[in-house]
Amino acid sequence: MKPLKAESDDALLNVRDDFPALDQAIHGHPLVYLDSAASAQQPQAVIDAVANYQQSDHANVHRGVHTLSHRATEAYEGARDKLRAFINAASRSEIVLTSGTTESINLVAQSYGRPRLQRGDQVLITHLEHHSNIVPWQLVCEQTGAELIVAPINEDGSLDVERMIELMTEAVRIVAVGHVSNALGTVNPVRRIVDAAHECDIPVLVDGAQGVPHMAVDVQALGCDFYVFSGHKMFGPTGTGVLYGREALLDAMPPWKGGGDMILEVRFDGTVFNELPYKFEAGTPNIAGVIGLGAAVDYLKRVKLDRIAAHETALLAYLTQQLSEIDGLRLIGTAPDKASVQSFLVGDIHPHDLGTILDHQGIAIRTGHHCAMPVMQRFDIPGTARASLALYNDRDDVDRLVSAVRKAQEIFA
Ligand code: 7TS
Repeated sequence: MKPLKAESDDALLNVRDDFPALDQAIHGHPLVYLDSAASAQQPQAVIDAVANYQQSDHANVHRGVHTLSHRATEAYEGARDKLRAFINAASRSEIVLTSGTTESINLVAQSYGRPRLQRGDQVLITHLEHHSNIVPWQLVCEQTGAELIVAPINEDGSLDVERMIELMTEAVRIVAVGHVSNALGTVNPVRRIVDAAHECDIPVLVDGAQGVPHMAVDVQALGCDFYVFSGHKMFGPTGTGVLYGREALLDAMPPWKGGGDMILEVRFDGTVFNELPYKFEAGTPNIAGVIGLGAAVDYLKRVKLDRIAAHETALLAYLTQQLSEIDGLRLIGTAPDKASVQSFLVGDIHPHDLGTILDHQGIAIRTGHHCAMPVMQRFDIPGTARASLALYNDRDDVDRLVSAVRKAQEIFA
């Protein structure tokens, strides 16, 4: 990893060379990767950690008396410890390793929600949510007769927090809210939402998939009851993720999946489940991926999340300002508090056509509904073009995007 540039240099980081995938040409142009909200690239340190494990330490965890199994277990459980510290959870029992945000939310919906919810109860989410924080709640509502209710958003893509708090009546049994919107980049006032919900004794799940890659997260300071995220959006491998849950809540929840590792004793007349967090980790886990995720945490710690946040805040301001100077470009999502994402539409060019033209110039963006169809319905649009930033992007990337958009306009003129 290269040294960081001086603070005076617009808080810019200089870490691009740590990410080997960025060093390639696409259709003859150097790659500009602006799709980290979908999946972020991995630093060499993560790739090496996974490769080293596969090459010399691979064995199953928690069961062998032999050396390789010990090594694998140590590295796997070491990653859990790193993740605990990363979000400042009180205990390693509160860190359940999952396949990602989607699995974590389904676990909470089925294990926390399903036994508690009944007809007359409500689950409160927001209009900004990713499908992963909508559909698991719809399913559990169908199973239990509970009702899903939705806090509205404003024209700039910010959450109507006052209205959300009004919706927190006695009927609401859980609140689920994104930390940062993947479609619009809106940062929600999570602490305020948690405080309001707790005044009504309602637990809160925070979908942190787009939070952890961009800002320091302290679950105890946020006060939330559950916080979930994915490894692949924070520079780790796919198929990894975390469910943080307050110990008292996790303790009271039944297992969601049954199988090996989540038990202490199995008899045909009944099974004794393992202690936390293993009660929720049935079967052989993604050992290599989790070890890679531990290396991603080490990497973020070295670069420092407050520097990442400062760098991305400055870069997002530059991106938004440069895009807004393009004639006929409409910004979607202009909330005052945003992180690392800008959605937009250019004249009547379909976002998919724009994305294809940009790809031919080496620029990777995401186009479409971003798995947040209700957000698109709110703005009455089929989808957007979305540029999403990460610590390795810089002003050159933004300049390349802007000139490629102008070129697309010429093509369609
Ligand atoms: N929640 C949010 C806020 C997300 O952005 C995503 C993925 C998920 C949940 C689901 O994460 P997974 O790792 O379990 O799939 N978001 C995106 C995106 O913006 N483009 O592709 C995936």
